Amino acid sequence: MSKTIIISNRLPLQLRIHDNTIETIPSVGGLATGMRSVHTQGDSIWIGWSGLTEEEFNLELKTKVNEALQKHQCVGVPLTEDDIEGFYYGFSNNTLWPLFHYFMEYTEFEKTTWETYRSVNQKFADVVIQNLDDGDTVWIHDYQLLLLPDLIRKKKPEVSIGFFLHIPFPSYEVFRTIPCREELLEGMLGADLLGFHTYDYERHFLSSVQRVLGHEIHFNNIHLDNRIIKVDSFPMGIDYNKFREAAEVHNQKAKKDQTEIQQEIDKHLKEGSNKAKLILSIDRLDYTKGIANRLRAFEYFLDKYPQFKGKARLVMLAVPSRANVPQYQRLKNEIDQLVGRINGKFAEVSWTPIWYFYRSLPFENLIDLYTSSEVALLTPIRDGMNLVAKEYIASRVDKKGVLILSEMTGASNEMSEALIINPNNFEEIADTLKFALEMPEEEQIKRNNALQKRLKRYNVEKWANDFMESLKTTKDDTQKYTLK
Ligand code: GDG
Repeated sequence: MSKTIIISNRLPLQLRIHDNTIETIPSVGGLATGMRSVHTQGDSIWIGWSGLTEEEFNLELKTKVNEALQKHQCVGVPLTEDDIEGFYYGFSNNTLWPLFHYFMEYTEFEKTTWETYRSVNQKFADVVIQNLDDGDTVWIHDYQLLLLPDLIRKKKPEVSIGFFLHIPFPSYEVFRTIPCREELLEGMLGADLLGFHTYDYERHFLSSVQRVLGHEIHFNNIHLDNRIIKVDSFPMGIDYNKFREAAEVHNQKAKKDQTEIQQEIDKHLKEGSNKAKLILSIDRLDYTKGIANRLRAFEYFLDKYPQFKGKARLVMLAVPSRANVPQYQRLKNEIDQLVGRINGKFAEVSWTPIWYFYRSLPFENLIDLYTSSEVALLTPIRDGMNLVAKEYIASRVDKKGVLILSEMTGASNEMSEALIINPNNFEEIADTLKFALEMPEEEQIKRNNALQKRLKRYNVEKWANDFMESLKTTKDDTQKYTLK
């Protein structure tokens, strides 16, 4: 029976080793969260890095890890510390991530990390080939594996390959600056179908293919000598029912069963004489997410509208990410200082303006935050999609809550009933925050009704099915074209 092979840099679980026993924990992050529901439903295997380097294994442990992975239909790609340094921290996160998010000043190009990126993509290809049977479909994810489609195609020319990019594809003028631009595009063109979150990313990609490689483009098809490659946009949805159900359970919970975070939230709400409304912000700690700007905009808001002192509080969850990369360490320091300074400037005995968590929270606590916050303030400078925006709206069973969302996110294209802002415009953010905090309930409900309908219809399952369906028709078309 044919199967689907999902491939991403990291497997959707983390391994913890205690006294030679292995514990598996589901990973946090857009891709893992989104694809998990797809992986657990169908006949599929997931290939990726386990999170442990070869240096951390002995033979006995390796067997146990492989068994633990197998239980989750996962297969590990063996990577060394040097691989991770050059491939993950180096080329993926010091070159491609900043470049594709338009942070050109952070983009470094080093020949050695590029070489490691190539050799690690080859290691992924080797594991895929070992696990590939005739008739299988391959779905590759994200910027760490841009060369993989072509590496697989070279060994298995007939296989059906889909590739999805979870981050923006930058405009040609930005993309052209990278020295290995031809090889990256040729690597991607090993796929039969290339998917992006938005039409803009798709357009940027096609224009780079045309201008860098000179290929013929017909609408959204790339014509090679022996193949047609389809390029399309598939805005990723969320597991809508999971968030609904969790929010419903949360709302029904008796007081005595409340989680610690919910008790804290309640305690803080009752602090002093006033009930502070909660403004929620959740992201991985990443410079693309605009966290420092958000803090400065919140400070500006409190300066401009002092009537909200004691009446509104920013609840900020920053999930640790890529902590070995210097830019992320600097950003962490900047955020720590900003939170300290703003809290020091405005705090009153019974009210602290910012409530800051630097850690990952369990899923139930995330739901506590989504359902308890009157406003969500998400201000990325660039973001491929932004699933948090969708999850916040889906969790609002009461249909209340106001979403303020940056126009630089892929999600803003589909969420026009949210309050859309430019993350660099503090004036606009401050005014929008005031508007959101004062928005009448009927208007909140009206906006969220429309948003929820769309999220329910275009959920993650539909996203994955649409992609797979399109991959199948692309392959059929390619075969017809080859027969001519
Ligand atoms: C990349 C692209 C694109 C966050 N904190 C906790 C937690 N989360 C979960 C959220 C959400 C996911 O992590 C974050 O997804 P995002 O989409 O917001 O962001 P990235 O991680 O940057 O993802 C992004 C995405 O891929 C998908 O294509 O949207 O643009 O950058 O699902 O719920 N989950 C738990 N605890 C936390 O503390 N349990």
